[in-house]
Amino acid sequence: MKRLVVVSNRVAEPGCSHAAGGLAVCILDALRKRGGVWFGWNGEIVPDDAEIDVSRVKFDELTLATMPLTERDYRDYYLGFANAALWPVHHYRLDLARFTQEAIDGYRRVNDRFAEKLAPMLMSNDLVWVHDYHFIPLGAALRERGVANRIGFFLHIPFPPPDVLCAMPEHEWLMSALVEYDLVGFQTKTDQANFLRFMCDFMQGEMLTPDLVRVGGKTVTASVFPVGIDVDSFSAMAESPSAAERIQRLHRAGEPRINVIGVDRLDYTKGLPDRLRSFKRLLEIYPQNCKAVTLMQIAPPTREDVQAYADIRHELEALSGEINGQFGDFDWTPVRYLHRRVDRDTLAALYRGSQVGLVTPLRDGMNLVAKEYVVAQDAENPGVLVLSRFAGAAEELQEALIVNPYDADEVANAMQKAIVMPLGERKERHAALLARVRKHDSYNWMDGFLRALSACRLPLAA
Ligand code: ADQ
Repeated sequence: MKRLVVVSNRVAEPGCSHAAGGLAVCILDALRKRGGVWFGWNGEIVPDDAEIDVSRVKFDELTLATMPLTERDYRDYYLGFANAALWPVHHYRLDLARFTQEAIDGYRRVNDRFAEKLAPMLMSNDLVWVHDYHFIPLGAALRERGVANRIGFFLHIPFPPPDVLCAMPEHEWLMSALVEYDLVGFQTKTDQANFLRFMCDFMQGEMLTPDLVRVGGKTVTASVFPVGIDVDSFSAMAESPSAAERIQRLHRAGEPRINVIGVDRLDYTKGLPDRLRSFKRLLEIYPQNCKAVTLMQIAPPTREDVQAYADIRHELEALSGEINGQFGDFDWTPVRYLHRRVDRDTLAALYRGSQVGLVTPLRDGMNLVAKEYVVAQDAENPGVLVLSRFAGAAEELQEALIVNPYDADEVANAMQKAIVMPLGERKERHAALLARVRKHDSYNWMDGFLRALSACRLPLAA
């Protein structure tokens, strides 16, 4: 079996993998089995004039290779281009995108540096798997350094329609860099179609098969690999005795009976203000839910150095305060908003103890919370998933109540439908959803991608 080299912005350590979630665990598993390297940023920021070295930690056949970013890199590459330009553009939010020359220069600089440090670590047979929007040009930067290995790229976030993408300065450069990969993987058919449309309409690409496109003498395979979760380990967490105890505490006497749960990084793509407005509509249209239903929204801080993230936090705090002020009573708080991380066991218990899972992003690559919610349910008395049509997960999870997150009344009506849904229908929907989540679990995702990458023919000598 070929050695695997994974590149991603952050690297998970074997000891911390439980906290890091399913994807990290399954990547670590593969790296341990095959032997290999996981290369990325160590999370440290050093002064601009510091020497940048790669540090290596070995765990048997697996090496974690990491390096810091300088202050300038962090500002230009990480905050400036990755998170204030690529992230909003890929989530169809041109209004929030900021483009500066420093940011794009920083993005090029850091990708070049990663390529320069990575190239000498590679052996000729290694499979190289690059993750996500931080590293779109990494494959091309490796090719410039003579790397002829099979290199694959997986995009965890959406790929926008060509008309959105082409509003971004430097999009031609970025897109031509993608052609240097042998395989480019997407979460959904929509993303794949947007990419292929860009290749054909904007770059004179020619389709050779439904997922193989030739662009300027290069061929690249574009396929769909929906990300999944580690189903068995997550359901074990949800079924543990300590989870049962937590659920009991959630429903202790005097508390409302119905719990609606939302769990998201506090990101403007997750549609949190719209979700709160929908919850408010639920209380207005169906006042019988007053004192009976609580929305628990868990939204840990993220990327707070980017202005749009500070803005969304203030908006959310104001909205939850407004709803609690208007509808709350001495013995009932309609919205419980927690602005922090929660460990995964507790999360599993909270999902299981909630009759409605509310996953309503305005745009999302996949959304693993939707899958976690399904897996955590008690199959004999499952809750109902209300899911945005704009989450990648909606392409698969058709038995959820699929909603348009921009339409507050539609989401409120779906919540009400979920609250009163008879047990028989809940069980039927849940069984179908669980089968789908099982079919596309994290291992299936990884095997599918690596098998497809291995099957790509080797590029002609670089
Ligand atoms: P994210 O945007 O981070 O991921 P998501 O897929 O929902 O979104 O994953 C979030 C993970 O963080 C889940 O496993 C969830 O349990 C966990 N999490 C969220 N809030 C938490 C909290 N308060 N405490 C602890 N854990 C919390 C990106 C893309 C997604 C894509 C994934 C994977 O934006 O669309 O599904 O990558 O490809």
